[in-house]
Amino acid sequence: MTWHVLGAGSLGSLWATRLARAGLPVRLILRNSARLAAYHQAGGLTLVEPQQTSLYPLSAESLDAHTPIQRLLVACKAYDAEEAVARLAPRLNPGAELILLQNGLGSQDAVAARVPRARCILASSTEGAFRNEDFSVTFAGQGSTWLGDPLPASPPLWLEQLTAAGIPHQWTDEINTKLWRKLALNCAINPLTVLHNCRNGGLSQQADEVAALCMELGELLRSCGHNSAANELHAEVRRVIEATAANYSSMYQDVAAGRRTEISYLLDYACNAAFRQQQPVPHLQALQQRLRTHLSARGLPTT
Ligand code: NAD
Ligand code: KPL
Repeated sequence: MTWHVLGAGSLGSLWATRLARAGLPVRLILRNSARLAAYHQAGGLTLVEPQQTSLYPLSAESLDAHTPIQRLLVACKAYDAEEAVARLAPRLNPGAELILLQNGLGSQDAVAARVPRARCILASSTEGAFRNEDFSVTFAGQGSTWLGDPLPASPPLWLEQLTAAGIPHQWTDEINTKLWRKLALNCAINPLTVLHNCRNGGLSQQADEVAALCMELGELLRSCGHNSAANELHAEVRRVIEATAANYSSMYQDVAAGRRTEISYLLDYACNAAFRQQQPVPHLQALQQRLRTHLSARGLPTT
């Protein structure tokens, strides 16, 4: 069974190269024929790891190819996922499976609505990768990926293939809770690193702001029915700030590189959920406003 991988960016390349290395059939789906030509010019995907750098000449096609798809790893940014999957919907076999790697919340529901007959498996990953140049990715941080189906269903058999490929993962029956927890961590850390222009560790100087956000996020998680995601949230945020003190958050890196952020699927999603629950979140709302002002002053999209 071929693993079609939509999006040959950081995380897509990290998955595609490891699956291919394990001898599994992988096929990349690139945006258009120009990207496909550039990919062939590069000769494949390069994975840079601490001990080795290897080139993987994986097969590839563009978004408007016609081959049927049974298993699709969706590895584009949250704001691109729905549109890209909609383009592929006519090519999905009955009973096709999608694995959605997007951070935050909101894009998964939008994708699932476009492919009502497919099974959507959601992922929440703490692995780290970044692109050095086109079609070359550096594996920057060990981590793991939670996978789960928001509908009651048993784990897919292909989890064994992830094990064979050395992709650390765990199955969970509570994937939405895992995604909410990660969203809360990202909301408490990422925007502040942008606004204070600092590495994650710099937030130890902003302890009151972090504490106030964690308090509101914890309440929000509880009111949305994700009690376990609220447990010890502030303590975990402090741990992550300490453990990743030398790192720049993903949002910081996006802003520094002049790239669009995933704010709509993180802070905006949290603020909208609070509005629906009629829960006051003054600190989150102020943060959302400050971040929008900051992005717009730099000519970046505010959604
Ligand atoms: P990325 O920008 O490096 O890669 C996305 C790729 O998707 C790009 O190559 C882009 O050209 C491609 N793409 C976009 N629209 C497309 C389309 N219509 N057709 C084909 N390709 C298309 O992004 P990333 O860092 O790999 O992040 C992907 C998702 O994974 C994000 O939601 C991110 O938050 C999440 N994530 C990333 C990391 C990481 O370390 N990079 C870690 C955890 C979670
Ligand atoms: O996930 C992260 C990110 O930078 O996106 C961490 C390291 C947890 C900071 O929020």
